[in-house]
Amino acid sequence: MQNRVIMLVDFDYFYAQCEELRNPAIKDKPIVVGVYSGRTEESGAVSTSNYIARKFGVKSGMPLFLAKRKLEGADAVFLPVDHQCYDQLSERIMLILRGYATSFEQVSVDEAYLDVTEQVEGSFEKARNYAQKIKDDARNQVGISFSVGVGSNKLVAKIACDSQKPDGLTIVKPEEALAFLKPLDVDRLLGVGKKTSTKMAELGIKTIGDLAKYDMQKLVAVFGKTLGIYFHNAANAIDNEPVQEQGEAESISRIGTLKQDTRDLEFILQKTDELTEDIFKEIKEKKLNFKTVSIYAVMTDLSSKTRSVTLEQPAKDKEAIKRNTKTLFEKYLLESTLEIRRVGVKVSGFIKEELQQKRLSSFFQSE
Ligand code: TTP
Ligand code: CA
Repeated sequence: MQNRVIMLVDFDYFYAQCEELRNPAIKDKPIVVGVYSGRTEESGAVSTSNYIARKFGVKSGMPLFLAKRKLEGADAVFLPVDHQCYDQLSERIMLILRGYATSFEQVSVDEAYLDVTEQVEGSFEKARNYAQKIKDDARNQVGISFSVGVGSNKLVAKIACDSQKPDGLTIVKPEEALAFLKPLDVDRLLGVGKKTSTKMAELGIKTIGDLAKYDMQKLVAVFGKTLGIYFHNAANAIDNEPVQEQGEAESISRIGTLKQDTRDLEFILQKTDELTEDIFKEIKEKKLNFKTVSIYAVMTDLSSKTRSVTLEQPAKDKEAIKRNTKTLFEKYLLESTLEIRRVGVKVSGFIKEELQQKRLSSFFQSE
């Protein structure tokens, strides 16, 4: 199999960078964004700070009064978190990033994995230019900078990204991965917290390199089968986790109010066709196949009914939604005598196209 090219994008000092963007006048000052608990003027904790403030020793999670003390006389700016603002900027950048990848996985408000294997034809040389292009695009369109790590799997991409911030671009080629991980402390691996690293230290394991050459059976004996094998693989830069959309919607639906109460099929279908256009946009963008189409009707007495049909084959076209919506409403109108006030369309039972193919290919590999 061709090696994968995976990117991890992590926005730089994100909340504080958003604040700089909306008020460039504060850009050259230390900026601290915090959650104010409200008990006293100073009680609360630091969410994040820009890199200027970090030079004074300010860290995420630190009590605000301590950050204030560290920044005394530094003309620092303290701001309360504004999630609405950060979420909006995040969404805009994520939308741009999504367009650059075959599969995309947002892991938090400021982090996402991109599988760009196809786009760069499996080449890590091309990946550098490609990553730079994405960085430039986000900076031009939104004005936010981020760091990128590139590796042959999510694990390497993540650690690569962490190694150079802000505005970093770190490429770790497959043949460099082991040497890259070797000197790093074990707690750089996902799932190795304080307790685990203490236990590993007792076994004489301090670095990822130590862990990589430690006997796997012994790891299994100490940490159990699942974790033992995971630690062994991770330290050896082995990670086959696919880049995959998380929390995929289980259904996509739209509801609208009719211009007038009616039992006229054509009139109803005008509205549901509008709703379908909207639904179709979303399933096309997310590359989804659906197996179920449902309708929803709210009558003039405000009672509501739903009707569904499950297709024999997964479909992905607009016509399948329209056709089934029509059939469902035709049948429904025969059952009820009330006029309809609101209508809705829903598709569900999703199967992701790429995923179908991927599952198939990994099935063949394991044979
Ligand atoms: P991070 O990516 O950990 O940090 P960052 O983006 O501020 O800085 P950088 O990546 O350049 O090191 O977290 C992303 C956002 O999550 C951060 O901007 C604020 C929020 N956050 C908290 O609210 N509390 C915390 O303890 C941490 C670590 C982050
Ligand atoms: Ca970040």
